Amino acid sequence: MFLGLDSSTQSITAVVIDPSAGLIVSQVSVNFGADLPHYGCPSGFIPGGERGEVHSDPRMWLEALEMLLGRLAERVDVSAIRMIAGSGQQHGSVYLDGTFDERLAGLAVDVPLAEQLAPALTRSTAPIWMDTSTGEECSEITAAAGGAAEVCRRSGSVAIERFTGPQIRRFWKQDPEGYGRTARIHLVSSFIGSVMAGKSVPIDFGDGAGMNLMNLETRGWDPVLLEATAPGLGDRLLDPAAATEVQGKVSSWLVRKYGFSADCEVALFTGDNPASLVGMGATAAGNVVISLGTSDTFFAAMPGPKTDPQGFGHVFGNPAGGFMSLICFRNGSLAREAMRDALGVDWSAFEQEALAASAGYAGRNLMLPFYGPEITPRRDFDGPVEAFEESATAELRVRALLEGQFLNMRLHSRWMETDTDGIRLTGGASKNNGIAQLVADVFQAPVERLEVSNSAALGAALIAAGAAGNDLAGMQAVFCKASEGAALQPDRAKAAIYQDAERRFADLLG
Ligand code: ADP
Ligand code: XUL
Repeated sequence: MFLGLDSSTQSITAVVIDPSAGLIVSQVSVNFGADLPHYGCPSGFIPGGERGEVHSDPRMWLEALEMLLGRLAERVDVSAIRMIAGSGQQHGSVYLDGTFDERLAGLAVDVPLAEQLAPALTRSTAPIWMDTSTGEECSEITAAAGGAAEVCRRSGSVAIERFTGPQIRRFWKQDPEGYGRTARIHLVSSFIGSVMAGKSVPIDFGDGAGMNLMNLETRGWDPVLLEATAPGLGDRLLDPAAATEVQGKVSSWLVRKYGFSADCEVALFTGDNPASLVGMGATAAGNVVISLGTSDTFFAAMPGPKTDPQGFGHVFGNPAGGFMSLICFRNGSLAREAMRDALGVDWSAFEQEALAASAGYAGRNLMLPFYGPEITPRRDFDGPVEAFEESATAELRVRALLEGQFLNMRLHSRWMETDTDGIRLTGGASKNNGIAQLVADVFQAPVERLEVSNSAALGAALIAAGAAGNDLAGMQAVFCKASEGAALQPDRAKAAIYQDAERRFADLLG
C-alpha cells in the first residue's frame, strides 16, 4: 500500500491506495477549523491580518497531522504501507533554527508533536498563499534581478506577492535577528515531508517553482534571484529535487507511535496543484483541470515552459516530468461562502440557481466577484462590483457571482492556448452539479468529474507508488476514472452569450 498526504489550506487528508488491487483503501481528513478550534483559524488561517498579511499556525498543522495519523492507524494496517509522498498548499513557508533536524531525529511518542517542534520555529507563524503583503519586496526583487521579464524568464513567474521569495525578503527586513537564527526554510510540503522522514528533506521541482527562486532551466536555486531576495538564502535551502526521489526510511517516530514498518520509505512532497495534476490523470497534455478549492485554480500539463505575457499565470514543474501552467484565483470558495452566508442560503440554492440559468437570461447581469483581494487580476479589496440589468435578487446575485468567477477564469486563461476540449473538475465545490454545469457552459467544453474527490492526496499516493517502481500512466488509467454517467455537456445555445459576456466582463474590469 502507498500513502499520500495533502496538507491544504483548510484541512489535511490521507489517501491510501493498493495499486495491485486497483483499490483506494482509505481516505481520512482532519479539518483545521472544525477539529482544532483552539487555534482560532476557522478557515485555516489566522483571521484579521493587517496590510494584506495572511498567516497560519505551523503548530496547528502538526497537531492535525498527528490527529490524522491516529485516525488512519485505527482504520488501516499502516505496517503494510511501503512508501509515503505528499503535497501541501503552495508557497507557504516555515522558518526553523539549527535544532530542527535534531528534534526530528529524537521525537518522543508521548509528547505532542507541536510541543516538541515549536521551539525550533524562528518565526512563530507561517505566511501562506493568500498573503498579499509583499508588494514592496516584489518591486525590490524585480529591480535587483534586472526587471520583471528577467524574473519571469528565470523562475517562470514575475515576482508575485504570495510566492515564497518575496515573503522571505519581508521576514528578513522585518526581523533580521529572526532571519539570522533561521537555519532552514521549508515550504508547507517539505515541512510535513521532513516530519515524515525524520530529517529535513528537499523542496521538489513542482512546489519549488512557486518561490520566485528556482531557475526553470537548471532546476536549481537561481543565484541572481537568491541574491536579490535575502542574504545567505542559499545556505537555508536544500537543493531542489524530483518528487519521485526517495529520501530514505520513515521517521522512527512513525514506527514507534503508529506502527509503520521500519522499511517504509518516503518520497518528496510537492505542491497541491502539481499533485492534483497527477491525481486528475492530467500529467500528459490533453486535459485542462479546474480545481474549485479554497482558491480556484486552472492548470494543465505543457511540454515546454510558456509564460503569461500579463504576468498572472505561472509555470511549475510537472511531477511526471516537464512542466505545467497554472493560474490561481484567490476568490474561490471563500467568495462563494461569503455570498452564501450574506444571503443566508445553502449550497443547494447555488445548485438550483446555476442550473436554472436559461439561455436568454445567462450572462446579462455581470459581477466582479471579489470578496477579498484578488490576484488574477490584481485587485485590492473594494467589494464585489455589480453591473446588473435588472434589480438584484438573491438568485441573480448567486448566478452573477458564479458566472463572473468563470468568465474571469476564461479571460485569464487565454494565454495558455490550451485545448479546452475537455475539462476535469475537482475541489470541494466540484460536487455541486449546478456549478459543474455552469463551468461546462461558460467554457463551452464537456466537464468530467473523477470518482475520487481528494485529487491532491490521491496524486501524492500515486507519486509514492510511482517512486516505488509502479507505472504511473497505468495507475492513472485505473485510479483517475471519470465518475459513472457521461460528462456534462455544454449548452451550445450559450456559446455566443458567454463570448459576448467575456468581452463585457473585460470592459468592466477596465
Ligand atoms: P482546500 O483543499 O483548498 O482546503 P477543498 O477542495 O476541500 O479545499 O474545498 C473546500 C470548499 O468546498 C469549502 O470551503 C466549501 O466552500 C466548498 N464546498 C463544499 N461543498 C460544496 C457544495 N456542495 N457546493 C459548493 N461549494 C462546496
Ligand atoms: C497556487 C496557489 C493555491 C495554493 C492553495 O499558486 O496559490 O492554489 O496552492 O491551494
